[in-house]
Amino acid sequence: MSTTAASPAAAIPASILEKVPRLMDELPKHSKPAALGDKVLSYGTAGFRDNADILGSTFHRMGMLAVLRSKKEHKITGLMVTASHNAAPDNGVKLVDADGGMLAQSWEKYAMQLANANTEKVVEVLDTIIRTEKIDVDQTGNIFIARDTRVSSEHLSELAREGALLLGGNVLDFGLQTTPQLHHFIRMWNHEQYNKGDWASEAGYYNMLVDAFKQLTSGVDQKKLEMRTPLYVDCAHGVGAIQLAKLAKDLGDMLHIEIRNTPEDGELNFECGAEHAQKARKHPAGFSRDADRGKRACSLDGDADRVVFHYFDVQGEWHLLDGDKIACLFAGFFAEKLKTLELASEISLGVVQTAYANGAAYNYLKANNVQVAMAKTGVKYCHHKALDYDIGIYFEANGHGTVMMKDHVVDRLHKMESTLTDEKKKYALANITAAHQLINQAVGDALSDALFVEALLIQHDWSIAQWDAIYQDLPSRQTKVKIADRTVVKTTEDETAATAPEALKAAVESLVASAGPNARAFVRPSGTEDAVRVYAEAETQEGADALALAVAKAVHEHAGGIGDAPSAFVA
Ligand code: G16
Repeated sequence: MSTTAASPAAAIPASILEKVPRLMDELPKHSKPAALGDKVLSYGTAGFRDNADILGSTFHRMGMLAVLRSKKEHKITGLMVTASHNAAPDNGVKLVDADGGMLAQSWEKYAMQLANANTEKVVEVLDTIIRTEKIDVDQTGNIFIARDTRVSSEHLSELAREGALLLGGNVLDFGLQTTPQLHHFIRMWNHEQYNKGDWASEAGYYNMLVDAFKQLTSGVDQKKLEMRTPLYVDCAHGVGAIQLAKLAKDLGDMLHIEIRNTPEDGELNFECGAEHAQKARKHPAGFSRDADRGKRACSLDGDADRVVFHYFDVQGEWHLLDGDKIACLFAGFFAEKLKTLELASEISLGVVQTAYANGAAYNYLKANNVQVAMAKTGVKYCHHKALDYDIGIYFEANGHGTVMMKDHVVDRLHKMESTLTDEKKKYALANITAAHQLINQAVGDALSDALFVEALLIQHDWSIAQWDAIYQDLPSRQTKVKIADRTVVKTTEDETAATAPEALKAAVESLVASAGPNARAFVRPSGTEDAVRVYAEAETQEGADALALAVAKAVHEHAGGIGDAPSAFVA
């Protein structure tokens, strides 16, 4: 599959119907379902998400949009069929841009216009996009598709394929893949300079990770590695289990992996996975206090773009190490390597967090002289902010994140290779280069993040409890509230304070003020579920719980809550 360069005179027809008259017959076969009613589909935090039964027309149209985006960019774009952490009956679309990142935000409006158009208006919307973006419709349009394990995913990916073919697109369907794998393939195929050693294929992806892991652990006695206890991975009954099994096979004795919660033995994301562990603060199903004390474990989400770690200590108490703790571990690695290489003043390093970041993580990073910036919830915002640094680490507390190294940093490091004589510096350079190879540069990737965590624990010779002890989280609590229309809740840009409804804003401020020193709380409408999320932090767990519940009640009272007022936490 190759992409073609722009032709000098773009072929912009008065209407796409001139080129594709078949649209008139095909579009009515994929009308918006009556069950959608007046509901407006929103592109949200990470694409469209809803009950799979009402998304058929959306998938057909998003196949078309991905092709238009490809024609515009003269590069491959992608479409992932997944609703990630959402419950099994839901599904969703994540569109992947030519650089391997998420769809450009300037195109989200087109996605929404297309998804929400009545059948007779679809051609008009397509024509507007083509005209506004000056798209040469005769250009080649190449898209990659992949899907998660949901029952509805195969059919919906077929609809996306049909939509793409209708607009003359070439489609390569990768079948079952994690979301970050699809992002990785697109980044690699579009940027040949990254395509060293055939990393663009699925097998190449595993080779790339295994090779980098081997380099990062090469200084460690191999016998010690072989004797190391396994990492127990809760795969949320999702696609991560299938892909991790292939990776684990390639890792062999370098890292023992025990897979739990596969698609065959339970319902996707139900009482397990990263979302459950991090939001409910409960160990996943399939793990128990009695059988798993002292075992190092982690949880992926439904499409394996998030990971959080956890363990039962010897007393049987369960501990969560979330995305904040992963970011701190990673930041320590890069800060130390830059210092050894005497590059700390030349190459900027920063961590991007969201309002959900625990106050203790922020304090830890500041105490270790790491710059910290704040972004709105959603990796698309974090990713953007992380570009302010030469090495930008972004992690949401929910375990979604990665590390991005700018090309000029990679060039600088490569140039140093032949000049270094000091063994410590050579080791630091080899390490930082291997880290760049291991960490998915396109998007947060649970498999590559988990391997990087493991490599660093091996390097430090730390148990999970020793890593956990780098700082102690301030007590916090999360919950969510169903309201009639979540768009009535408005927040400041960084989402730390509500701005509307006015009565809710006043209620939250007053509840926080009376919750003791260091208390904070915020509410925000979810971008993936029909709910308003609540976060509270306080000096004690009882204080955080009481504040979260009081704020949840305030949301219910002042923002149009459905049913009874909240009396318990909902993950
Ligand atoms: C998506 C986004 C994440 C975001 C999460 C929750 O995750 O990619 O960046 O944190 O949704 O969003 P919200 O609180 O708005 O529902 P995933 O893993 O579900 O794709």
